[in-house]
Amino acid sequence: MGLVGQSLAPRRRALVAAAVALITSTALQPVAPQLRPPTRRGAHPLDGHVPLEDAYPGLRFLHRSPDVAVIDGFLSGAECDALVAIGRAKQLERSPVAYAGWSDDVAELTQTWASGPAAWVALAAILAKANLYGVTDRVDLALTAAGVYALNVVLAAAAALAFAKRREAGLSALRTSKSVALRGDKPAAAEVATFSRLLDVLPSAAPEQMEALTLIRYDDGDRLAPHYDANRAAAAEDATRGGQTLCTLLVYLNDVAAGGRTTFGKLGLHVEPKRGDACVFFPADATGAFDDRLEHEGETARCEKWIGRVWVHADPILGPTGVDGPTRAAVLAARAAKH
Ligand SMILES: O=C(O)CCC(=O)C(=O)O
Repeated sequence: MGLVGQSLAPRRRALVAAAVALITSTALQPVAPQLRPPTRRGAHPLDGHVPLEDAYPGLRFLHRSPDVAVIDGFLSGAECDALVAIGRAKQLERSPVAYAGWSDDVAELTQTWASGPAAWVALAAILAKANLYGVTDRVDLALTAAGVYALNVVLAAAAALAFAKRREAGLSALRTSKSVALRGDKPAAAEVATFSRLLDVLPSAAPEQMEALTLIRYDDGDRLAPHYDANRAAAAEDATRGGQTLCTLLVYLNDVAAGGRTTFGKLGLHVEPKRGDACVFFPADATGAFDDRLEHEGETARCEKWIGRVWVHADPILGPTGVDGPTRAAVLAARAAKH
C-alpha cells in the first residue's frame, strides 16, 4: 500500500504499496483463466475492468468510472457471525504491509547515482591519482576510474536496498488492524459461500486467482491509511502471488456504530460498514494497468469492526497466499451442486 503524493525523484512516481502478505499454502492445479473483454466502455481508458455480473442480486453501483459497487446482503447475518466467531477463535496478528514498488525505487535511486555522482567520484579519483601521485599511465588511470565507478554503483544499490527495508518497516504504522488468512482442511460454510458467490459476481475469474479469505479486525482507534491494492511493479514483485490485483472484495461482517468507513478519497466516496454487505472495486483494469483513482482507506474505527477480504489476481497464484486445496475443492463442489 502506498503513500499519497510522496515521490522519490525525476519521474515523480508516488511510492505505492499494495498489500499484505498473509501466509497460507496451496497445491495448485494449473488453470488458464479466461478474462473476457471489459464489461463496458467508459469515459476513462482504465474503465475496462474484469467483467462484473451487474445483475447479481443486491448489486448497486456507488460510483461509475471507476466502478465501485456494493452488494447488499452478500453474506447472511448468520454467515457473518460464523466468520467473526472463527476470527475470534484464531490468533490474529498485526496486519502486515508490503512496500509495493520497492524494486522500481531501488533501481531508480541506483540509476540516479550511477548516471551522475558515481562518474564524478570516479573522475575525482583519477584526478587525485594523477595530481597527488603523479600517475600518468592512461591504462592505470582508466582502470582506477572503472573500479571506483563500479564500487560506487554497488554501494549505491546496497544503500537503496537498505532504504527500501527501512521504508518497509515504517509502513507498518499505516495499518494497525489485526488479521488472519483462513486455511485448513475444513473450510467453513461461510468461507465457501464467499468464494462461490464471488465467482458468480466475477464470471470470468477462477478460484486459483483468489487469495485466501482474510479476516481483519479493527479495534477502537485502528485504521488503514490511504493505499492502493494494485502494484505498479506487480510483474516483478507479485509474480508468485498471481501478479496484479484486478479486483478487491470487502465484506463487512458487523455493523459499526462509529467510524470505520471505507473511503475512496479521490472519488469523494464513503462506504458505511453494514453487516453482510460487500464492497467490490477494481484496483487495476483487465490488462493489469494500475488505476490510481482507486486509492482507498479504512477510516479510524471507533468501535470493533470486522471485515473479510479477498483479492483477485490476474493469474493463478503460485505462492502460499492462494485459496488452499480443500477450500477450492469445497467451492467447486458447492458450485457443481448449485448449477
Ligand atoms: O477496512 C477497510 O474498510 C478497508 C480495507 C482495505 O482496504 C484492505 O484491507 O486492503
